[in-house]
Amino acid sequence: MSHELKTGGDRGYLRIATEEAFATQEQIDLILKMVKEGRADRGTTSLWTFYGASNDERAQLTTKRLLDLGETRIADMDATGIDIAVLSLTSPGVQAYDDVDTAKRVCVDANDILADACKAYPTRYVGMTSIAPQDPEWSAQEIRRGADLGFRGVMVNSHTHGEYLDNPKFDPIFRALADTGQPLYIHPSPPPDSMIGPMLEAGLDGAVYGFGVDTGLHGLRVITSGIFDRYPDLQMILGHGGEALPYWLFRTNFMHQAGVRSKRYECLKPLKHDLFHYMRNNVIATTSGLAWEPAITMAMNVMGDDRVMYAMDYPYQYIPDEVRTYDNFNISDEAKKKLMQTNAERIFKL
Ligand code: 1DF
Ligand code: MN
Repeated sequence: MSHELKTGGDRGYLRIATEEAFATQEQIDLILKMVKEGRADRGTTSLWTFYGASNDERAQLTTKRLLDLGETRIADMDATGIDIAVLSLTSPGVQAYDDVDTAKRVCVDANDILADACKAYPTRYVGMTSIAPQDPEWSAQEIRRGADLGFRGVMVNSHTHGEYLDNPKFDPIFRALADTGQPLYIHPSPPPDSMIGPMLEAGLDGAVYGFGVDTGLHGLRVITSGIFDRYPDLQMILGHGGEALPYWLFRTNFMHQAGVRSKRYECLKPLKHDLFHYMRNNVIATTSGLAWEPAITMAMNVMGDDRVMYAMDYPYQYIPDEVRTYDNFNISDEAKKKLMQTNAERIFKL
């Protein structure tokens, strides 16, 4: 039926997976403690009651895989044809913690654990720095420390207690990203309490839908707040096909311009460019959990084939023969190599 999956570039390209998750035991234990004590928000409670405390076989296996940065993960990468995994601390990182000192401590430990793993497997792993946006100045320092540790990007798991990165208080984070020349990955998180009600009611709060709604909103807020006018070289990575922004771009752009012109909202300020410009100059989409040619080629058409990168979303959407789907895409060899390898090499400076 189809070819054998190997690493090493036998199809003319390496496969670099760019949204691959790990967890630390301390991180999960503290989330579960907050859940138990009723201090976690509804979304974190929904997500981690399932992954951390249910008897579901897929949930338990997922958590076991999250905790491993050693031989099991490497064996899974070998078996599924993944040459390099770009790793980050799983959602919600340390952003759900109510105690800021705890968040920083768990964050530093997670970054150190990841740095050690990257040192142990230098040809297989690339790391992204986790931060605790609860303290923006501290996060800026941790971004600089992460760059010194060899990390190639910064991971933020969407909102922090219902606050989004366009809030001016987070500017030190963007300053540090710009100074160190690293991309920002905005990954989903369970939607905040202010949004999640009708989603929970229908069982649609998680990766099935709620994640994409909240994270797409987050990305759009960053764009429309004018952050890329202040930091024109900054690159923002959004998973899951760009969290639907490419699909809606024509209408979003039309209505954004109409909204700005009408002065209907004081917060909606004119930007230097239209939204197409930012999507084609500052945003990168990854294909995590979306091994589907119509959606991926659409994102390439909208954003350019230099701006779409492969991701598996291991271990959440671990589909052992997934890359065969990509290998068989009906796109040019050149576009496929960009998608699977060279765009990630450029964005993460590998
Ligand atoms: C899920 C999916 C969970 C993704 C995640 O982190 C996650 C899930 C806790 O399926 O519940 O990162 N994801 O990126 O699609
Ligand atoms: Mn993910």
